[in-house]
Amino acid sequence: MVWCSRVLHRKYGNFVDNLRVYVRGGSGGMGLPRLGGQGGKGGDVWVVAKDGMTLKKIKDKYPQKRFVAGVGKNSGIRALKGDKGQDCEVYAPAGISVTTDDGKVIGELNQDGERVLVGQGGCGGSFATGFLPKKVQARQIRLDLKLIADVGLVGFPNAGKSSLLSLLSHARPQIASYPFTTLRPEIGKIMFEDYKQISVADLPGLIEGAHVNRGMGHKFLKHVERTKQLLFVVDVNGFQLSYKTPFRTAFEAVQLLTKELELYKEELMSKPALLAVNKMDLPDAEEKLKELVEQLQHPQDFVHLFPEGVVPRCTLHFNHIVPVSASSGYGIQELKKCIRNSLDEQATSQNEEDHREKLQELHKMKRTTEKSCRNFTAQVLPKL
Ligand SMILES: Nc1nc2c(ncn2[C@@H]2O[C@H](COP(=O)(O)OP(=O)(O)O)[C@@H](O)[C@H]2O)c(=O)[nH]1
Ligand SMILES: [Mg+2]
Repeated sequence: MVWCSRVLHRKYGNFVDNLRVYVRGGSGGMGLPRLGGQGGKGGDVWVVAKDGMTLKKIKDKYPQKRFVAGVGKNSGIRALKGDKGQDCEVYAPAGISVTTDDGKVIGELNQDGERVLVGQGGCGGSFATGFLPKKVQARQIRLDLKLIADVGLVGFPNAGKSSLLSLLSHARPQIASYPFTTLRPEIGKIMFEDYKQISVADLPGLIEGAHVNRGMGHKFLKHVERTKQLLFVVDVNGFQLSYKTPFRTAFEAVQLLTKELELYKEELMSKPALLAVNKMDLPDAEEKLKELVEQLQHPQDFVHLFPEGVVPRCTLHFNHIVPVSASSGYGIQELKKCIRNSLDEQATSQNEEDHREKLQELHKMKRTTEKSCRNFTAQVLPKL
């Protein structure tokens, strides 16, 4: 009963884990030859780590993705030394690396308040430069969120995340039948025949209320941000965390997990996701799986059964839903294949987006050059 469904093809690239931006230091001011004055230095462009920022926020706020610092003042009779141009600060999340377009590392931001100089302003004109300002630093740079793994396992305690990771990879995570066995992310590597490796992180246990920092709440959710894709793991039979908490079906588990992510950061909802329905070796699993898939395909027909606070605002669509059993090994090869396909598709779509962006830049450059040529032909040539 090999069974794998592709419910809906998700559009990739909504969650922003890297961003390419143009930065240019400000031009320096002119020196004043008559009195030997010096023009002000152009402002610098900095990337500064700030709590609460995300790369998506930068992208949304500055769709042009251009950051240019202020121009240095010319030197004049009243101020022989011109004022420095204003610096430009690009606020970004902590935990990113800043590189040039060809991958050279400019710096890293690990804590709130840290800063990296990315675009130096030009020096003002002085006697040494014939009173003309010096060239500014202008370039494309990349901001990359540092990832802990390609795939992050997301599931309530006892869903079988640690067991699955052991099967998928060579990691030997702790396995136990009580909650909170996983205290720190355990990283495993899935090896493929063509030597490609995919890293999978088993993240510390998530419980209801993680978004308000219950259990390992925010620590857990912070890790989720730092994976390319999410692999949800649910027990096909549902679960009950303790006798004090209600029983949840597999569908409810998916809804609750989604809700936790959404409440923490809605942006996480646009991360590509897969669903592994575990413990398919147990009795009645087939029927329960059918029911779950039906519910996931038409969630609007079922969500009215839940209290309002439990229903996520957006439904998460899974690239693949794969039934597995970490006990018998059933479905594990299929799951590996799906993880690989999903990541490959994401990479392709990212490359295409980069390519499109670069083409747009080239077209823009071409248009600017053509315009300059036309101006030259129309205005300068006739005077020669
Ligand atoms: N029957 C059955 N039990 C499983 C399966 N996967 C995990 N378990 C058991 O479920 C319990 C919790 O598994 P674990 O991997 O620690 O879950 P985690 O808390 O999500 O990491 C353990 O007792 C496992 O042996 C499965 O596919 N079938
Ligand atoms: Mg575990």
